[in-house]
Amino acid sequence: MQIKTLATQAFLDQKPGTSGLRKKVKIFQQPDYLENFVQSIFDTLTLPQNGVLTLGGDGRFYNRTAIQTIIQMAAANGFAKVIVGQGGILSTPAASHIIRQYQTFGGIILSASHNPAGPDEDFGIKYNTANGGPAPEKITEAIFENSKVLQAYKIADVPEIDLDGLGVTTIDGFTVEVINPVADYADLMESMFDFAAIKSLLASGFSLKFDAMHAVTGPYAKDILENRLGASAASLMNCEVSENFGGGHPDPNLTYAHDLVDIVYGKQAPDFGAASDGDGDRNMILGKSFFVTPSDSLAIIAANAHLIPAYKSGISGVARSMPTSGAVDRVAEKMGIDCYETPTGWKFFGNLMDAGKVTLCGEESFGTGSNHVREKDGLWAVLCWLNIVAAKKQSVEAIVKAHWGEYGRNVYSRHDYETIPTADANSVIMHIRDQFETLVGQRLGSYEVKTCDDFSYTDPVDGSISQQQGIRILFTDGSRIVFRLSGTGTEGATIRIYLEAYEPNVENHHLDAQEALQEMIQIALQISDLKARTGREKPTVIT
Ligand code: G16
Repeated sequence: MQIKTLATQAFLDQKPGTSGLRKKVKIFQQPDYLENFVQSIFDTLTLPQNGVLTLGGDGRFYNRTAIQTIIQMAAANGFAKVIVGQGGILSTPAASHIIRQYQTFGGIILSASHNPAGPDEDFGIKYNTANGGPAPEKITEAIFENSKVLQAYKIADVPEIDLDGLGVTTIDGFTVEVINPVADYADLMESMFDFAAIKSLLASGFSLKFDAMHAVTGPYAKDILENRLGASAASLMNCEVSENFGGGHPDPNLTYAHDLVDIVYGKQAPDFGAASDGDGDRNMILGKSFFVTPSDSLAIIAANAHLIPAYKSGISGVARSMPTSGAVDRVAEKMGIDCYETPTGWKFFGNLMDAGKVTLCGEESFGTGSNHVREKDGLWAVLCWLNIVAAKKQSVEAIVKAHWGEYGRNVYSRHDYETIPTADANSVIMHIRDQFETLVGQRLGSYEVKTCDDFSYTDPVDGSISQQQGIRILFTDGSRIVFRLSGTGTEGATIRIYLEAYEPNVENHHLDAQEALQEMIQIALQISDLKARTGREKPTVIT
């Protein structure tokens, strides 16, 4: 095997965002662009001699090409072995599990998550550490610094690997093992949940519709829901992985998962609906004509975790990202366990889980998970809900309403304004920051501003500090508005407005969230001057 060291020009735009480097495919296809970033990852780490690397992606366009390149670079940089999913496929939670199960040095996951795929769409790459979780900020920042001064990369002349056949290829002592991408993960799920109870629920006529959105969870859903749990083939939709995700936008929310939403809100709706995203870490949970917000989903899973075999002896603590509603805080308080508030990004949960401080974590961005892996996990969340429904023998809506009855309801919504010119989005954020002092104490309609700040987080485990993680306008009654710029888009900027009002009164629990938050929505628009500064009349996506 010949190893070459090739001279390269550094790119200055390889800064990882909320979850790795995401760019248009055309940018990744520039000569040396992918190679430079991969070399920057390897240069940042102290690579062990004869280490093993986990590798896989969500199956989107450019996945297979990138995998061959990364295999060649792993060989040149001293790895002894690469474990890769068949067809180049590994869902993000499955990749996390493979890293942990086979104790590999870490993994490279190729995904731009829920962003559309295809030659003119998005691609992404991120590095996960040996605990299975996304690299923390200190590593992603070091990768970025390396990328700006990189002068050469190493690549070996490993012949193209057949990704479609299972098995081991060895070239001069370097090994590539193509594994079944589903089996280990499906076994893990079977070990955690009461499959017998879910199986009887499905056999008893309880109907289910799962939408894989033409993305990576298709094969996982077929094995787990159909083969192992006996769901009918008709209960699964869009389960063939396609390189452009069927031309869709695999983001499991009320806007982009409209095929499923139409079914669940239509005549002859199933009892349960769920969808997952491009790389299988996000989830949306629906009952018959009923949407469960991700924040409520986390709180309800926490409150009912004892019904799930994996958590029957209790959970150590919970964590949520700052913009996620405080519903889970109320559950934690009642259970007498700690609740941590972190910045947006799953990477912030890793330390808490490794230190045993939390078992369950969740984010408003349709991510929920636990310490079984170090990524959020879409199908895990679906199984949590099926397990809870099977144990409680109640509908999804009845479970949510009973929860609101006990804890009150954190009425919640997020409004996204996508593809805003970056300068306009920055001007909105600066404009809000400029009002921090004047807003405090002001009465805006029925709300009075208590404090405004930029959220900052000190990691309780390693003491690292992350600043400017979103602007919070906190009202005296506990309601709040949060403004943040997304860190995952690839075109312009996305302004996210998160709205939350606490409603203790069960009588008002029928209210539509948009209706209930109407006044707060107007206040957010007024404070941000968003319409005038961006020319946008309404949000692109409401969840
Ligand atoms: C990623 C991160 C999540 C984060 C989400 C939204 O999800 O893993 O932790 O909540 O992005 O981030 P932002 O608001 O910055 O766009 P995914 O599913 O895209 O990997």
